[in-house]
Amino acid sequence: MAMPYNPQQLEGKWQKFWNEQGTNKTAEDSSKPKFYCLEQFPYPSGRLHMGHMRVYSIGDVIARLKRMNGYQVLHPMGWDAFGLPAENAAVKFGAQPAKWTYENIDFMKNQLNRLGVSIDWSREVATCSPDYYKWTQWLFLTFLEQGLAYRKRAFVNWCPECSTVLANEQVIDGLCWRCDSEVTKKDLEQWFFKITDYAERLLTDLDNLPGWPEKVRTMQKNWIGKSEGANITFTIPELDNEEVTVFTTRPDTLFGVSYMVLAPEHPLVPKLIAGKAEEAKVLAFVEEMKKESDITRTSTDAEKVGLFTGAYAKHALTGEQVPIWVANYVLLDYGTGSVMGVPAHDERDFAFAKKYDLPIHVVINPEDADVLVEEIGVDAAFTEDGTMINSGQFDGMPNREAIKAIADHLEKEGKGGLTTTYRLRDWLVSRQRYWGTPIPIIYCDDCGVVPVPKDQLPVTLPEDVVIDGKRNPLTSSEDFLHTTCPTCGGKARRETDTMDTFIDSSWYYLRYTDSQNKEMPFSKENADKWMQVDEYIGGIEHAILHLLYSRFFTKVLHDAGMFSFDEPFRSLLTQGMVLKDGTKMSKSKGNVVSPDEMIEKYGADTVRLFILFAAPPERDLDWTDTGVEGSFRFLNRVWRLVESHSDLIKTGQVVNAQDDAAKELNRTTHYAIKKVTEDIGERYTFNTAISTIMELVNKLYTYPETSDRGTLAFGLENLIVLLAPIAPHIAEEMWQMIGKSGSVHNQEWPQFDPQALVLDEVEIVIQINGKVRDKMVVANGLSKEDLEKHVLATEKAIALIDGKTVRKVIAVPGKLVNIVVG
Ligand code: ANZ
Ligand code: ZN
Repeated sequence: MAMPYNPQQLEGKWQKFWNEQGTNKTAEDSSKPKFYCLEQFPYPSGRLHMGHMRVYSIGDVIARLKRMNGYQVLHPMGWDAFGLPAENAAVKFGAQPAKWTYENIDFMKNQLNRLGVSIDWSREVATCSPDYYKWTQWLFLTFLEQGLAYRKRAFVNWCPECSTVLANEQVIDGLCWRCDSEVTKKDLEQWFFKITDYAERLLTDLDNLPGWPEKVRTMQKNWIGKSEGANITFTIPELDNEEVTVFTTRPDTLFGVSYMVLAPEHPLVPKLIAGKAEEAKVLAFVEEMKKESDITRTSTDAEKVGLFTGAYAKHALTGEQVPIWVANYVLLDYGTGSVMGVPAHDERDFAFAKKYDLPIHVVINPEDADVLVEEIGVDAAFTEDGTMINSGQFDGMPNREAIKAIADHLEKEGKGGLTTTYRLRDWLVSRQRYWGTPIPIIYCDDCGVVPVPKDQLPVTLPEDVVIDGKRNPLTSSEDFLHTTCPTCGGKARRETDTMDTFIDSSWYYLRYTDSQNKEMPFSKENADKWMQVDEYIGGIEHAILHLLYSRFFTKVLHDAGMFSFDEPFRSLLTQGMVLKDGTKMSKSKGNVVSPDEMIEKYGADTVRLFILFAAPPERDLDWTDTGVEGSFRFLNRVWRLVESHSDLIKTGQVVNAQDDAAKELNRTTHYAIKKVTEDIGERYTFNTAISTIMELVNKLYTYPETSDRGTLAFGLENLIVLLAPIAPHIAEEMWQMIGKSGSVHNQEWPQFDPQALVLDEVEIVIQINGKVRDKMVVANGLSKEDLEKHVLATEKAIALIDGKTVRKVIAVPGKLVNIVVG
């Protein structure tokens, strides 16, 4: 009696079995090559969504395939478990952040297990556990030892309602993303990591990452924002010749300067306006600007707004008086925080000069005769290249050459020179929040800033605190706050800021290599053994921050001698979104498809198969009910096929493909092995791999009763193996059903036979004097000479030659025979 396909029953059974057998444990075997397959770890928000299902299905197929291909595979998982949502839950439901987080972890881990992903849970990490954050603190101290962590006052985004700093991304149209109150800038003492020290290496080493999508490398490149130009120093006579330096990419336009602009927060501004008529107005403007985020201030559609300070600078070369302005579009922390205005040759400066009626001096003469020098600065700026004019000794020089010539001249005069600037800023790592890794620093009245000695870690986060969403409870937790100074033993207090959670996630992939280590975050040996991550799979939303921070961490720890590689992720796969009806699934749109319901209804194998079949991994995937139904029907079809032949395979027949149908099936089976191996293993086009498996199933269904049984058995057996990485449960069940011992997941991946792929016959083209005249089927594999001989003897060829003299024959085996007659 036929047994129906019952995924609900068999999936649970195999998951339990694999757990008991330790099938998913990392099988260390140094005789095999290693493969580190990693998906970005989730934030334990409550439950997994379809986007998670997608990324973990993709990673699991790769990990399973590599295991079957004879690699020792590391495929771990953990939890990015610190962060604001746990505090929000605490405010909203009175939940305790630790308890809330660990409950979510339990739930989501169960969901992952139900998806059938082959994770080595013995290496699990949760960034909120003291066993983990002890090492995050240890690494913070390592950065400090390396001179890469420092404290400084800085203007940061501050929400007065939430009493915390916000990242730039958390300020939306000038309001706090959480409470909608107006965000201000606050001058605060904060901890920073000196990522700018690594700007150049982070940039150039992008060239060593051919396995990364071009798009991601470009995004990182733009984020680092290297800009080559010059610093030019002007003086301010009325301030006793105090110096002010501008950064420009166009030192060639120096003689065209008609004003200078300082960032409103520039420290010179109060001195410039002191006692002047402009003072009150400028001060009010400065206050207003402090509230606006940099993004708003510099957006291209933002109106350029400025005010004259009443003060003048002396031009670095001509000595002319240059009025000094403040304006919204000049940022304090880019370049030197001040710019020279050249309206004739810069669009932005042109608009500003027109608006405020500032002079426009042309200093570059177009080479192109169509552009008249008289018209520059009338309707628009001239930003192309040309010849220097009105620029003293530099007149007549091509402006590109003048860039260096003027910079060299300035350098000689001690007034500047060539320089490079990066857009990348140092990483502000302190947060005035509770649910994060405590920064291991102690403040002592006598000794100042004292790092907690490494052997006293972890600085434990107290869990019995009251969270009101307004104040970091650490600032009022007596037990936490008061301590003794490690240096002098006197009374001291702890840093109450916690670390940006991006620090936690910048090194978790290293901890997996040695997650039980009690002496160190990881040993050099284990890190060197498993790293780099061979395939890293995750969302494009992490293209900059997480990936850049992880690269930075890896370089710093490499330089500190902790391992020998200096890039963490050899290859990167960024998966597309999961859509429903063409839009992103979201609660507010009511179009969320629940993974649990789908697994409940169809089983995990169907969900995995659909997700992998519906689109290549980088593309967005549209969830359709008909698509899922189709995947479910396909697995049922496979099931019936194997079930109805389960006894055949037990008889152990061998392949004896003599008749045409057997040869054809044998070829299809070998072709499927080749295609699936390459599609999954090299191209990651799981969708085309699955299409190929579907074609094999069709061939097996129509295979004649009378043809060779061994060939059929061989096809069925390989079908199960090829399906195993994609639909692991049904494959395991069918493997057992056909009488095989051991897990299908421990099978060696099949090799295709190139001989079996060769066709017996091929169709070739017959040409007369280079023109196609006919087609002909001939035996495959003939040599040039044999092909020529064979074709010339056929009736077709004789008719085409039509009694003319054959002057030459060009035979290309497998393709054509061209007969030249005349
Ligand atoms: C004079 C000039 C003349 C400029 C000209 C451009 C064209 P990137 O490529 O982005 O580095 N700038 C410098 N510091 C700035 C700051 N803190 N805030 C806003 N703008 C700033 O561009 C560098 C150019 O942006 C600099 O070159 C400066 O304007 C401006 F025909 O100086 B330029
Ligand atoms: Zn002290």
